[in-house]
Amino acid sequence: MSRKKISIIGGGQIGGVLASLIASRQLGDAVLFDIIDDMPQGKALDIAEASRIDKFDVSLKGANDYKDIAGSDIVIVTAGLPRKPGMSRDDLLTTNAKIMQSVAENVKKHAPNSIAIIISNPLDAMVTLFKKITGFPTNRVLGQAGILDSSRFSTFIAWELGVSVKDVNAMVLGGHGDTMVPIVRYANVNGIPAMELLERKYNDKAKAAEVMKAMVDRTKMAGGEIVKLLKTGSAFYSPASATTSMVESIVYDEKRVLPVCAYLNGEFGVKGYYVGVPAVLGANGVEKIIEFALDKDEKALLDNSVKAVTNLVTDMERLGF
Ligand code: TXD
Repeated sequence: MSRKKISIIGGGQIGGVLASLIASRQLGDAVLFDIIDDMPQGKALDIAEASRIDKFDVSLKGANDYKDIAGSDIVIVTAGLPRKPGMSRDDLLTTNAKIMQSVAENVKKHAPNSIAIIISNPLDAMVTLFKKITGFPTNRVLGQAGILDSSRFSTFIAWELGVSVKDVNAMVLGGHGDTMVPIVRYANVNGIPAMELLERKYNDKAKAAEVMKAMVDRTKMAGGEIVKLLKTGSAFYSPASATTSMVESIVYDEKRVLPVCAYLNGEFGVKGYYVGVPAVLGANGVEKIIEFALDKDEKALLDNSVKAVTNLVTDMERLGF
């Protein structure tokens, strides 16, 4: 099997960590592209010089010319400004839509057969715009949000219950904004409902519900919590890890069921929008959306989140994108 070619557009904080993870896990040959002269070349060289130590054998290349992404199997887009304290993801809309427009045109031209994973915020709008400009089929355009949001939720549950995070499964659906929907009913520790474990811990249903609500709220605001601490940018280690797991599932055709921002064509009652849902990721990108029944409250929360996504897309269209 020849090695995959994986290009990362935007060699900033997330792009750099992603290139390092992709190389160290030998997922493919990586190209790190940025508009800043020499910076991606510097990062690529730095990562390559760790290859003897971490024992990986892939090529790494920094680029300022889109010609270098030609023939990519996977393109990951991180280009765009991150948030500063006090900003919402949606505040990035105009600036990042302009950037996404040029990125999408170039990916369409230079890597027309690639599977594209979009990371830039506001995520749901940026994926929509990329899809619109490239005209790529929907299985080949997806966004990263849910894996990270779910990992944040799982981490908080593990800390609260004092168990290994490896045994916690928790899922977050909907848009990648403050309306995202952590699904409490299915949060579990190795199959045991997390709610039941909380109720046993506190021996008090109301208290357990209160603790769970605090974790749900923290999950929704987790990106902002990090922005507030970092002050100059947003989370980058965990978004890069989340994206790497998507790349891995595609490269190895693992068919993992992961929450991703995918195009819905009637699933979950949504038609024509990108929303975070569980999907099977394999060699063909998004191979299947996994639908399941939501209860009344969950459905209402998801509808509310979808509304935020459709409003954002409408705003973007009004701006002329
Ligand atoms: O989970 C998620 N989806 C996210 C997304 C989690 C956290 C942050 N997320 C968003 O990713 C964030 O709000 C930003 O919109 C992107 C990238 O975040 P990062 O922290 O990596 O931002 P940086 O360090 O500023 O890097 C962005 C790079 C920077 O090097 C710019 O020079 C470059 O993007 N850039 C461009 N590259 C290519 N082409 C164009 N036009 C361009 N413009 C800027």
